[in-house]
Amino acid sequence: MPDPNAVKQALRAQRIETPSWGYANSGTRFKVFPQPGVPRTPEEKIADAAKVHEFTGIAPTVALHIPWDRVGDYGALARYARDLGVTIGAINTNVFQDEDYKLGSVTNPDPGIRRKATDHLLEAVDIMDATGSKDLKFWFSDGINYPGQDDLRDRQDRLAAALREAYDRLGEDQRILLEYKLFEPAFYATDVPDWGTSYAHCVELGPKATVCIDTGHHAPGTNIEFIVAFLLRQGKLGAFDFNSRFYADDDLMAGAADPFQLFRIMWEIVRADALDPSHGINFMLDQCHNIEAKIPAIIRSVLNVQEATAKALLVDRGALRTAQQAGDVLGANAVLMDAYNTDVRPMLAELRAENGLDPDPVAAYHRSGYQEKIVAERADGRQAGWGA
Ligand code: AOS
Ligand code: ZN
Ligand code: ZN
Repeated sequence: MPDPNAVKQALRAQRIETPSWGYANSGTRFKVFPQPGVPRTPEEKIADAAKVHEFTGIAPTVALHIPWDRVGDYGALARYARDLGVTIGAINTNVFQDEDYKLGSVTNPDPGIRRKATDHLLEAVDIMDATGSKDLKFWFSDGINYPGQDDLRDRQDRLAAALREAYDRLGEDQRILLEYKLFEPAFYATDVPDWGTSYAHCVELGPKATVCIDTGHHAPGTNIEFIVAFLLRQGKLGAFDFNSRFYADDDLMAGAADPFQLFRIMWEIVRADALDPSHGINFMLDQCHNIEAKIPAIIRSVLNVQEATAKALLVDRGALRTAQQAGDVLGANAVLMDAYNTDVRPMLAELRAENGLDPDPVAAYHRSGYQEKIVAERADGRQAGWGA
């Protein structure tokens, strides 16, 4: 059995990054239900992220999204974050919300529009320089809705050219995280639809380009942990966007829809000894909390990832290997299931207490009075929304 102290040590080192937009108002294309107390500025989003870190102890970085988090002085924003005990994580680019991008951004047939989109990618590197961020995250909504609408191969060439320009602008310790998504908003062909496309572009670019797996961006039934294992073996897994899906890109709380899948993913991470931050994988959340309270939902998500990780760390690796090599199908499966079926909540409560945290972060947040404070302070109707 794994050494309980080693398990705790690994959990102490775990880091999960929360998304600035997860704290803002969001919704579906049908309706955004605004919530009181939601942040009005990037600073307030960072303040909320700092609260999540305060109660969980494992979420010390917050991802920004440009232009939703545009400010005049990014150095000052990074200092503001540091004063609250967090740092700026990945810089997410946005080349999907401009009229110009109707037919694509970096893959648009119009070279002027491609230039504009690529300039935005380069601007994001300037923001990384100013904030100290190491991760440049690309998700391209580019694609086409109808066969024949544009040339599939030309679009790959245009994509490669834009990626190359951004890659060449990166500093020594900066890297690209290239996210893929099966469909939406493009419905016939997306330009980066799957991990293979992302991987191939990252290989072509070089060592500073890695794949970001958003757990909500696959066809139903996709074996995501296989993708994790494959990319880890190739040294090309850079990050996760964790969230849950029931149907498509639902962006629900991580571990809510399929905690077993999250466990299987985290097991591949543990199997590759890739949990520690020194390995370089950025474990981010990418979620929208449309009807549930945002800060408690993000705390819950962080805890769900932590629980899945704790279970993965409990896998008896020796016993698993022995069963696998003996061809003991049921025995090997039982080793994984024993770990998954372990109730790790008492161990995590104990760990938090040892680290000076409340054993129940959600309850502690509710008791803290922070929610009441932000509802009172941010009552002027200027709440930031998804996209604002
Ligand atoms: C879009 O579906 C992707 O998941 C993006 O990673 C992200 O949700 C969006 O760009 C907000 O940053
Ligand atoms: Zn994502
Ligand atoms: Zn998504």
